[in-house]
Amino acid sequence: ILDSMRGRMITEGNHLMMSGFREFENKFINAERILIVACGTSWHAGLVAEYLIEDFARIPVEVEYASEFRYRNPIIRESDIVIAISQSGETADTLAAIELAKSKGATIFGICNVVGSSIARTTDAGAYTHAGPEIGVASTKAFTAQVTVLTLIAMIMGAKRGTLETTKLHELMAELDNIPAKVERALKLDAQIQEISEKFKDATNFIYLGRGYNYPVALEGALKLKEISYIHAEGYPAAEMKHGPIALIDEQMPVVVIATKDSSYEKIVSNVQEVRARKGQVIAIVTEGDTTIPTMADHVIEIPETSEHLAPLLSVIPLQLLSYHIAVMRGCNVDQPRNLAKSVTV
Ligand code: F1P
Repeated sequence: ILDSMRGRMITEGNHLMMSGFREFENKFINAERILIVACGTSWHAGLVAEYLIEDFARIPVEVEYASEFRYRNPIIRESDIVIAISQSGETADTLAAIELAKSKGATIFGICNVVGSSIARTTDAGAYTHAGPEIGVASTKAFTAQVTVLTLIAMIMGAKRGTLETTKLHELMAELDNIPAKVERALKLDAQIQEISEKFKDATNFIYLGRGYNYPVALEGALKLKEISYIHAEGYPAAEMKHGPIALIDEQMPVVVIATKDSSYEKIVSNVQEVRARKGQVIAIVTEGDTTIPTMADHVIEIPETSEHLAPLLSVIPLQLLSYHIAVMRGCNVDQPRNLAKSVTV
């Protein structure tokens, strides 16, 4: 994660992205719609991109599981830009989704980690994430790098379309420079998260809740726990809880709430109260210095403050560490989880 977030990555990634992006920049800026296809963790990065692109560039975005998109009869137009995201660049479902979109004349932009991979070769243009080799099967730093590249794309689109204010753009650019140091600080939470993991290593279910930019992070936290520790976990938008999942909450249910300071903070405070009222055990990821949610949660993990648009780059880290420690304590092989392959090529 650190490697992928150091200046080197941002500069190099930025440069490479420009060479792939610049030629297609006008298409992106004038697109009527952007379709994003991906699987697993890469799909979660796509969901962050939907929020960013719609927020900054005001262009409609649809995010589809490639594994579903390829088999249905989706509407694809020649004017569509399809962003395909894949760490390995070899995922068969994502490749098939690209072929389908290509056959309808859409423009395909790839975001891959593995240089020269099948997806990288089949797309019209693209950006490499250069996150380095993913040693384990479950994607971690690839997610961070994908979100970084997608953030840069959304910022450029917003700036060029005039839908992202210049002052906001400059604020985001300055804050992106601070992210590597903040990632480093977030990684120092390791010992604290190990202690918390000890308390939950025997849990059989977990719920993850987040709002706005932290909703895809909730999904990603749940996926990491499922993938490497084999504990059943579900992520939900916190506001969706009252439409069903709230029935699951009792004193046996750990609920990870990603509640960093942002525009939906007050709303998530009420969600934490709802969980508490049903005796759920709250593990809260909050912004350093928060004084409200820490008084309501059983366990509090403080991460550095950042812009809500960049929050996923930091808030995903404690969730990855939590999954890692729980998996190790349960005797699971974190690098090679059962039933999973690094490249799902069938
Ligand atoms: C997609 C993915 C990963 C997951 C696992 C199986 O891979 O679902 O997110 O962690 O490795 O494959 P990719 O298309 O991003 O390589």
